[in-house]
Amino acid sequence: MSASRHPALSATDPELASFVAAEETLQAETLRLIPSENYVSAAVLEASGTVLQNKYSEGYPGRRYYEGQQNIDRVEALAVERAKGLFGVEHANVQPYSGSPANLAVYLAFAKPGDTVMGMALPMGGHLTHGWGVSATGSWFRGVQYGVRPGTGLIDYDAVRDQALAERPKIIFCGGTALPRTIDFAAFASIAEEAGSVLVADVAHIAGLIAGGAHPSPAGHVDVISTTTHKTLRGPRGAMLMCREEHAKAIDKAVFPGLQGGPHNQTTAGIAVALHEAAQPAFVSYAHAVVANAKALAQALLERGFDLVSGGTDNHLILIDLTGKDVPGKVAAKALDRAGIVVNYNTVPFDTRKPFDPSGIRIGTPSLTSRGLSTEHMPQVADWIARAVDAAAKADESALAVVRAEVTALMSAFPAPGLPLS
Ligand code: DSN
Repeated sequence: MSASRHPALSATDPELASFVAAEETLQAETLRLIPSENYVSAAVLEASGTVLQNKYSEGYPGRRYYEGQQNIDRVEALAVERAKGLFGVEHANVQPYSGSPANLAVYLAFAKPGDTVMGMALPMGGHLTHGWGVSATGSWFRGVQYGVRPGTGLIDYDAVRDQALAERPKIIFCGGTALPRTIDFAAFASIAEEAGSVLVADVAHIAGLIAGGAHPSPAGHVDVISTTTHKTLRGPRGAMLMCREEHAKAIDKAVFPGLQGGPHNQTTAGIAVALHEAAQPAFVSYAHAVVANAKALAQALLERGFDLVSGGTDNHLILIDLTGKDVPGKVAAKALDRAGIVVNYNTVPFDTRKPFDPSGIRIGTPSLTSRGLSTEHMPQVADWIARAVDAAAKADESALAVVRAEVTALMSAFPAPGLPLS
């Protein structure tokens, strides 16, 4: 990091500054394929690092427990209005610190400890906070889980309905962290209505695709929309809860004072900027390009003999099942990392291996699309993945080094938003 980019930090704490500089270089040089990550714009980065950080603002605009909120109220109200406009919802709360606290607030608003809640099983593509055992949501509530069909890797909506009618959960979560296919919010809504359940769409992964019209919206189908703001939506690390007016009080009360203290105003400002950016025509193009790139990458991987859960993708995410490749997910992920391709190892549905050493890797296209890579580059990306996985099987470190040099060369031609030009 050059002293002119962060002069005060470099002067005060050169050790920490050197870590930031190294991370900037890493993010610039590597091909980042983790589907839940992205690059925020320079404007989002600036807003997230402002003096708004200095202010305590417990409460909501116009109803605070601290004075001096003249400007903070305007920031938060702007973020709320932009969220409502972008997602077509009646109410938005932009204060949750991140996705897990946002989902906890939903439990606090609609359920009591011991109540039955239903979500997709974590190894099937769900999220910890959808009632999975090791999460507080699976300890304090009775979590029941649905999955995908063996063979197709698709949600079996008839099975979900049967389970919901048998269990009558207080809350049903749809959405997850490793779902490569379109979520049928209308089908979930009809199941939740029959079962008498509150329906929550956790769209953390696909919020940007929804905002850009590249995935159907849950608005009008579900009771609550929960989302983080830093994945496809390309904002700072934070979260939002959106709902109809009838649930507004319960949601707001659950976030504050139920779970949190003062909101992180600098993050709220970053969210407001990201929502503004996501409302521009360029973001519509971005969201569709993310999906086009993922489809092209999936096709190129299939052509190179990879087995993809559900056979491909409808969104930003691809789940590769390496069972037939003799390279477990963790070994492949670490080899790819050495080759300059950053992914995460992941369970695949019906995985016979353990979560910390599973059979799959999870990849996605939000970050590379933010850098301007397009469908014409996806065969090259698939080729690198194939060569790196092959090199991992043969423990061929020199082959990984060759891929890394090629990756660095291509990425240097596609500067990342928010990062210094090298
Ligand atoms: N950690 C997020 C992801 O990578 O999908 C979910 O919380």
